[in-house]
Amino acid sequence: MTDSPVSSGIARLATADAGFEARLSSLLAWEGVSDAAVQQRVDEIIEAVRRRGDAALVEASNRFDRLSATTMAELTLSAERLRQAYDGLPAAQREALAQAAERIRLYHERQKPESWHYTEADGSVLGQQVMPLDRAGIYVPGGKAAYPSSVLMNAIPAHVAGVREIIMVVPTPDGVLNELVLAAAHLAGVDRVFTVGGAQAVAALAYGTETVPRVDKIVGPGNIYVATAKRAVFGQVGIDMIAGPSEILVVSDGGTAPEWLAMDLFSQAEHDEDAQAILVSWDAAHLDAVEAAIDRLLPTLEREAIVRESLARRGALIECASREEAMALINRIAPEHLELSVANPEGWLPEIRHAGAIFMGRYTAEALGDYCAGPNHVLPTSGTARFSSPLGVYDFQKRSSIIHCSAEGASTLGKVASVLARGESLTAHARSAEYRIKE
Ligand code: HSO
Ligand code: ZN
Repeated sequence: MTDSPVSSGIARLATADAGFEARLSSLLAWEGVSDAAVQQRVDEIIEAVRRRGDAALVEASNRFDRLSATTMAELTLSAERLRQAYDGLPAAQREALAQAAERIRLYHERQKPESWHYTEADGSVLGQQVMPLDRAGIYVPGGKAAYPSSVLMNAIPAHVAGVREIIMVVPTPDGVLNELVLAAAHLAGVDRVFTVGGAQAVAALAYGTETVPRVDKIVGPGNIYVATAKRAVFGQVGIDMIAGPSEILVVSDGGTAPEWLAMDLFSQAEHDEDAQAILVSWDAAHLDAVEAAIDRLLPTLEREAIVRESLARRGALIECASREEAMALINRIAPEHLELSVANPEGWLPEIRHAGAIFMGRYTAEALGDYCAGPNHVLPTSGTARFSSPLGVYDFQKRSSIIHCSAEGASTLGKVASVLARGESLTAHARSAEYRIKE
């Protein structure tokens, strides 16, 4: 008997293969659509919370999370309770969480946009005033997807933006509280926590109940019910994005240890069976070595079953012909996370047009960015990096335009506006502008 490991079954592709583009397209395809049944259940829950407030929220929480609450007071945690959770953590966890929070805060401080204005020759002033949202709602999933790091990543930008009140909701299936999640909420500046989740929590944040205040924007990941509810309340409130499964694209020039690369791929694959991990290289022997490392290391993983499934469903090792082909693949895939495991990553940067976060060089494991490097780990997935950006301070602020005309400015602009208004047959507009024209 040999003890050669079971092959991972990860797809091996080459850009030179006939049908490569079709294979790639089907690997990348992801549709997070919910079916009509989910849609209908979510609509009913939202309607109930909207009409009956706390009573419906408590009922739904009891039903879905197997609780026996009678009032929302039992599903409310104070800022004091969050502090206790933080104080009660083992020292190593408390310090790691605090260090991560501090680094994330420092990074996001840099994002703060300034208000600005300029004065024209006639004394008119034009500008833009930046203001934080009044209230933000952070959705935190419960159960196995409850990540304290995501609490930091969602709440700290809101806090740095100057949001007046940050409300967090987190389901507690069977009444179990996650102390690390509460401790992270304390560090991130969360004001109040309600232990409710699902579509009912999204509805409560969107419309408000007797106990839960209505927020202006809801951010944070969630299951299909949460995503469907967020889509449904969009317009009533702002939302961040509807995130798909996590993805990583690693580009290697052959100079990084195969074990490091295998583990980097696993680090995303272990999130869930639909997560995507892809490695691209123009060095075929190196791809063989990484594949062997994958087979060797898989049995050592705690979450081996999830990783195997994810690699088999959506993973790939892609051989390309050149650095240029690798670059084209990056921009084609527009990955959530891009690891440039190459000698001179700076040289690549100017050509990378689409990627949520770019991890530069052999030492920058994506995992460091997930927890503590500083940048946000809430990133555009499924190719949406073509048009969207990481979660940041700017997602918790909005801008007002400022126009302050001098008498002279009003006269000059009045003439322009009058002509345009008459062209649109909007004569009250024209006359309003004309009153201010100096003879
Ligand atoms: N990679 C995930 C974030 C995360 N990783 C949280 C570990 N904990 C989504 O980008
Ligand atoms: Zn991760």
